[in-house]
Amino acid sequence: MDQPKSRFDARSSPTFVHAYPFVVSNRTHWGSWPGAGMPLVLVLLAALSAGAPAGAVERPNVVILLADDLGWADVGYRDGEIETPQIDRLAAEGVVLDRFYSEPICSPTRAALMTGQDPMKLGMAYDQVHPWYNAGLSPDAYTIAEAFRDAGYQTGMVGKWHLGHTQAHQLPGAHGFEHFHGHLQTNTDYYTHERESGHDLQENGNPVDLAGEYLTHIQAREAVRFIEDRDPKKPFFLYVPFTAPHSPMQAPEDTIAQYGHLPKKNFRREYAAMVHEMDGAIGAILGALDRQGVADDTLVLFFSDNGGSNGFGGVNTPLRGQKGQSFEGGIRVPAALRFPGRVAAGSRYEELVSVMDVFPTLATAAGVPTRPGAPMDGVDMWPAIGRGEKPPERGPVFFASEIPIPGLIHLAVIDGRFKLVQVVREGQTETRVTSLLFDLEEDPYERSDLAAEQPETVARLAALIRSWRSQHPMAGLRGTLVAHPGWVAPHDWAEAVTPSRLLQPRWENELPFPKALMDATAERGILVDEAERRKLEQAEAAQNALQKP
Ligand SMILES: [Ca+2]
Repeated sequence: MDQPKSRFDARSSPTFVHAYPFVVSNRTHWGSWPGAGMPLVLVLLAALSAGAPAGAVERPNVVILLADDLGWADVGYRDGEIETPQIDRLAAEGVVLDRFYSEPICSPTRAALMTGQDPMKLGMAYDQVHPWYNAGLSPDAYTIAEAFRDAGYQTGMVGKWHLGHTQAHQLPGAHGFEHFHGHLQTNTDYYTHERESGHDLQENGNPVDLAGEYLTHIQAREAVRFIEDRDPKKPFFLYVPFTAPHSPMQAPEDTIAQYGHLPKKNFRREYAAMVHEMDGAIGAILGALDRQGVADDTLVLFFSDNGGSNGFGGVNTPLRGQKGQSFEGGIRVPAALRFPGRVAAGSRYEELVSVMDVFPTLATAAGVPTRPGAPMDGVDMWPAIGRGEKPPERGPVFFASEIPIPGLIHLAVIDGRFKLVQVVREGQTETRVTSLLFDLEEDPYERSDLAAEQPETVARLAALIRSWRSQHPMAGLRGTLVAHPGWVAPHDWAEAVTPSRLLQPRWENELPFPKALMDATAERGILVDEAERRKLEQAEAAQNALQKP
């Protein structure tokens, strides 16, 4: 397999500020979204006249469009209150992935999407990466962007990262993206582009000042720019994680006015306007693919990173629950995949697909090799989705969230038709666990709790959850609401990143603690790091051997 060497090794680069070799930056000539308002007939003509020259692109392009907190009911193709003609177009021209599961919150979904791994193992299952955290993707993580880059793709990302922001090796440039335009935090203000009053908009490590311009518009323009200014001789991989419709609840006034008929409560009008703007941005990106004549050579995957948040306008009916919960409304999300000629237009795929499956599935769909031995928990669903074969055997799929209330943990496992939801309430002196059992085949909306009728199934699935949770690294993320005392935010998030040259690449914990402490922690049933424990056991055995007379 042809694997051209990448133009640069981002990980070994000292500063992660890269030149973008195939883009000429010139913002001033951009008007509003190119293509967004273009009449369909013009788009079609442009597509015909541009028609991909034979053999120009042998491997398909890939575009991943990720919504943030979009509700199950809030897409037009599901007859929601909000019209989403562009998302509907993807659904009509592709396959609706009807049982697509994300994680219940932002960062875990992104970690799973990037690595194909279970976020529990990465220590990023319970909580998001808050501004005051020092955590992020490990330098050892192998990402979908690296796989595509190593196969000769141009890789770009526009939008919200949310997988670490303090050390250079946590950033998109270190994880396979040759180009990054976006923000590192969540909840970044749509107009000032600030989080914790620190400026949070950058291009490849350099702050970008576009204050006053609506973030979703910027993301549309930058994604289109990436597509139009690319080297047409190479395929591209573009990841566009929109900030919308996540809070803060901000949108252009005239767009909000279009939704005056919706309830004022729970920011429903603002939310609708934010979805509207995101849909327009998706239209701009699809329009760019059309005008470039590459729509037929491009796989487009759209989904939401978790369910809608009811307090911030999202509606997930008829699914139960919302963002942050392990009920279906928190994890089963709108999703559609368009790949002309490979998946039937207007079709529906009804087996379970996890966000962990995206990496192996898209790699197969595009014919991109993945590194042998890459530790993936997702399964390759392409034979099933793209070729109509039987879906692969898969083990149980797990979910967790400690958002929004630290110490209130939502857990779930889906094993075949059964799903166990556990709600754990950690108190000062006691922990209470509520278990609910559902038969998703009979009861997809989780209305009848079967836990009392089937205690053996509850016990079996609870044991699976226990064992799954024990994979969480000892110092993995746990829920917090605010920064620890004494933490202060930087003026500019792009400038506050520690460059790799200031870090020790082979650093290890210097102060091991006794095995008894590790065992006592394990007694709590969580936060056990098996690798660390084995290391300590070996160290103790060696120490004991030395002390023998
Ligand atoms: Ca989210």
